[in-house]
Parts: sequence; C-alpha cells; structure tokens
Amino acid sequence: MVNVSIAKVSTTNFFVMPIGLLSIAAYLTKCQFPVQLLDFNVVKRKNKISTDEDLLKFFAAYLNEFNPAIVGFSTMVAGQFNLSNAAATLAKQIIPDVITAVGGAHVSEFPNQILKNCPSIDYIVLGEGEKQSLLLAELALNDRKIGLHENGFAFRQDGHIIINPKTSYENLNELPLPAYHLLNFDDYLHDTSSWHNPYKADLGVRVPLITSRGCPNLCTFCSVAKYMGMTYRYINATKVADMIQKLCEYNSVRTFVIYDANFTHKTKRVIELCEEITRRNLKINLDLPTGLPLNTSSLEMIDALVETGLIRTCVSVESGDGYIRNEIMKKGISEDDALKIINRIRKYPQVFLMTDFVMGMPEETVESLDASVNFIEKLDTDDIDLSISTPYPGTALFDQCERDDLFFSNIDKDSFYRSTEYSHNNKNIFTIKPYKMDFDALKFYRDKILKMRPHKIRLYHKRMKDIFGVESNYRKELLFVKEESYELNYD
Ligand code: B12
Repeated sequence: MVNVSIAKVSTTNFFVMPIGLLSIAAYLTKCQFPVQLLDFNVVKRKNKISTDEDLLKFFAAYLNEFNPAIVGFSTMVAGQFNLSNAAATLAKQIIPDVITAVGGAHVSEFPNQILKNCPSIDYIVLGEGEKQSLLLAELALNDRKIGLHENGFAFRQDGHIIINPKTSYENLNELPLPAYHLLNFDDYLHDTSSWHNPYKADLGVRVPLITSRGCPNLCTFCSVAKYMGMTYRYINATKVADMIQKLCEYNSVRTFVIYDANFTHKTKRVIELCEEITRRNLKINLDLPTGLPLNTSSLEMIDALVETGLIRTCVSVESGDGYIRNEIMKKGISEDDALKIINRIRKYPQVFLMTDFVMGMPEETVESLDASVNFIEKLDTDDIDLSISTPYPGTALFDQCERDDLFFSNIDKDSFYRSTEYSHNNKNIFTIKPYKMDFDALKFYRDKILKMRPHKIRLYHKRMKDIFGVESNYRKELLFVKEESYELNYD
C-alpha cells in the first residue's frame, strides 16, 4: 500500500501519517493478509529525493525486490493522481500480472474518466476501503473474483466500465485500531518552530486520529457524504480514549490531531471522551483543524475540549452573508451564534482560532462579498483560510454548475481527474463564474480578503507575547508581503 506524495505541498513540506492506509493495513493483517506500507513522503525525505523521476526509480527497485501481487495507491486529493498513475504504470511494466488499485476521496469522484484514460489502473475503490481491500487481496491470491455487482468498486470488464457506488459501510467499533506500529514515528517529526505553541512545549510527533466517518449535513459543496456516506458513524468514547492512552503510553505521543470530517456531531460523545481523557490523566495537546460547530449547544463542549488540551481549532463560517451561508450553502448558522461561539473560544487565550471562508459560489455577488469582508473584520480570529469555490463531482454544487454552464471557458472539466491544481485550494484559479460576478471582481475580493490576514496575525503575535511571553513565528513571512505580490502568496 503506497501513500502517494502530493505534487504541490505547502511551503512547510508538511505531511501526515496515512491514517486511511493504516486502517486498511490493520484490517488486512487481522484477516491474515501480509501488507507492506510505503509512504512516498517519507521515502523522499529520507533519501533526499526531490523529483518524481527519482522517486519512481526508487519505487522500481522496491518492486523488483518485493514482487507484490497487488499494489494500492492512496489518492485523496488531485495532486496525488499523476504520480499514482505513473507508479501504477511502472508496476505493470516491472510485474506484468500485478493488480493495481487506487482509493481515496479524489479517485472516488472520477471513476469513469480514470478507467477510460488510465489503462494501468485496474480497480478504483469508491469511498471507504477496508472490505474492498480484503476482496482485492483475495482476488490477488486467486481465491475469488470481484463480483459484477460488488459495491464500492469501479473496474473494467469485457471492454465495459463497471461503476458500483458504495452502499454498505463499516461499523467503526468493530474495526481494529489503525496499524500505527507499521510506521516509524520519527519519520513524521516536523520542524514545529513556526507552529502555534503558547507553552513552548515539546510537541513531539503529531499523530492523526479518525474517530468518526460520514456526515449527515447538507453543505452543497462538500464531498464527504458522497464518499463516506450520509450516516454519521463513530467509535465510542471509551474506545477512542483507549486508542489515545495506548499511543501515549507505548509511543510517548503528546500531540493528537483529530481529522474527522465532523468530529463534534454528537456533543455527548465528545464530552464523554474529554471526561475519559481527564479521568485517565492523559496530558495531551489536541488539535482540531476540521473545526467546531457554530451553534450554541456546543458551549459546554468547548469548555470540555479546552480542559482536555485543545490548543488549535477552526470555525467554518464560510460566508458573512446570511443568504449565501444558510439558503445556498445550507450551513444553518446565525450570525449571533457564530459570535457567541467565537467569544467563548476567546475566553481561552491559549487556543489558536482559524476561520474558514469560501468565496465564489454561483449566487455570490459584490454585496455578499462585502458582507464577508465586514464579518471577517468583526470576528476575533487569529487567521483566515479562504477557499475559492470548487465543485466536486457528485455534489449539488457540481450539478448546478453543469446545468447552468458556470465553468469558466478556460477550465477543462474532463481533465479535472489529472489536474494538479483542481481541488487544491489554489487561489490563483477560479473554476466557476458566479451568475452576477466577473473574473476581475472575483480577483478583487480574493485580494481584499487575503490582505486582511496580516492584521489578524499581528494581533495573534501580540497576544502570544503579552500573555505567554512567546515570540511567535507563525506566518511571519506574511507580515512583510508587498500588496502587489499578494496573490502569489496564497499558501
Ligand atoms: C487528513 C486530511 C488531509 C491531510 C493529508 C493526509 C495524508 N495522509 O496525506 C492534509 C492536511 C495534508 C490534507 C491536505 C489537503 N486536503 Co485533505 N483531508 C484530510 C481529511 C480531513 C481526512 C482524511 C482521512 O484521514 N480520512 C479518514 C480515512 C479513514 O479515510 P481515507 O483517507 O479517505 O481512506 C479510506 C478510503 O478513502 C479508502 N482508501 C484510501 N486510500 C486507499 C488506497 C487503496 C489502495 C484502497 C483500496 C482504499 C483506499 O480506504 C480508506 C479506509 O476506509 C479529509 C476529510 C475527511 N475527514 O475524510 C480531507 C480531504 C481528503 N482533503 C481534501 C482537500 C481538498 C485537501 C486540500 C487540497 C485542501 C487545501 N486546503 O489545500 C489539501 C491538499 C494538500 C496540498 N498541499 O495541496 C478533500 C478532498 C476533496 C475531494 N477531492 O473530494 C477532503 C475530502 C476534505 C473536503 N471535504 O474537502 N488533507
């Protein structure tokens, strides 16, 4: 199983343990199938490899040495795809009868285009992949065939492309713990000198956790429900605490990042988890980059999370315009509630608070973007993350853009599947044209919002200095960016 590196990673060269592959590896191991895990990010760093060409040379030697029956490539975002495809092609050249598979959010969205254009890819696993990986492993050992109607697969059969969307999902409480033991944790240590760290703690390795899958919310632009299902499935609080305790005790982990798409959906579970962590006296730093909900029922949960070690989180406000936020995006967030939650988090100066905004939805107007600018100004957050609206296939937003022909004429929808820019939050690319805005107006508001970052970051640095006596390096470079070059510094 290969975790494929991303073509264009951020300037910090930051990468994360491949949590999805660790889960599959644990499942296959439990079913007595031997698995090897190769993380291209680690290979590049350890061997000082900077080009895909050299990485593929390394991979060729690896294939020659181990001669696998099946190779799977994790391809969660668009920027991993070309390398996955090149590596699958290489695998077929070296081991002609090898079976190749790809899985992850990105490939789950483009099964047809990929199978049409990429002959070296045999199977695409659509969405969650534990059971599907087992079927592929059995296929590789000639024990069975993938049935024509097997759900969660796309493949070719007698010249036809078969696409069977995912219909059944795992009970997460029954899955084995991810196979963290397959990794050398030191390989995932990063330079944390510019990270938020008010207590100047030794953060150590930052370990990702997934404690739930699926999302019942209806946000029109999000693809999570499409590939993980609309039913919220979760690991119960005690089991999550066991997992954290084990990582603390056996691997000396202190910093955890929870990457669930919707970690806080069941407030009671989160509070129970916080109580368990406190009861077991586990001293951890908790990072929740995917965010807290913006309704006031979660005030108690925020206090519990901070008590448990929360040091960084995010609130996804998305738009300052009530109509766009609630009628169009279906977020269901009132301005008052958003302010109440943010003020509650602000009671805790040690917590870094990011806010996400999206611009360029089809219904966006100059007025709605003015409302976003005003709201960003009003919100007391430490930084802003701006995304340019990007339609993922299978979402309501994508269907609307197709129906109303909203893609800019220079955008080639048919090559999204292999584009390193698409879905990469690239602020230099506008994919869709709102009904009532043009390209220049979009650019104007993008720059206007991005130019609001230095002020927020400056206030954050001041808070760190005043309250914690810490000289922060967080995004220091942005404080000195000249206005005219702003769009090149979107990272
Ligand atoms: C962790 C994460 C990251 C990590 C990377 C993790 C890694 N290992 O490399 C980081 C922070 C780096 C990251 C970055 C980005 N991410 Co991200 N990320 C996630 C997140 C939050 C969790 C992924 C995860 O662990 N899921 C849980 C595990 C269990 O699922 P999984 O990884 O999908 O794996 C399962 C299946 O997909 C399948 N599977 C996966 N691989 C394989 C391989 C084989 C062979 C098989 C058989 C099966 C299989 O089986 C697994 C187990 O069931 C998801 C949202 C989410 N909660 O899922 C977004 C998500 C994947 N990211 C997304 C995006 C857009 C990005 C960014 C482009 C965002 C940005 N602002 O720039 C960047 C790209 C990086 C860049 N610099 O350009 C999108 C992808 C959208 C899409 N294409 O549909 C998602 C879905 C979030 C969203 N809704 O927008 N991300």
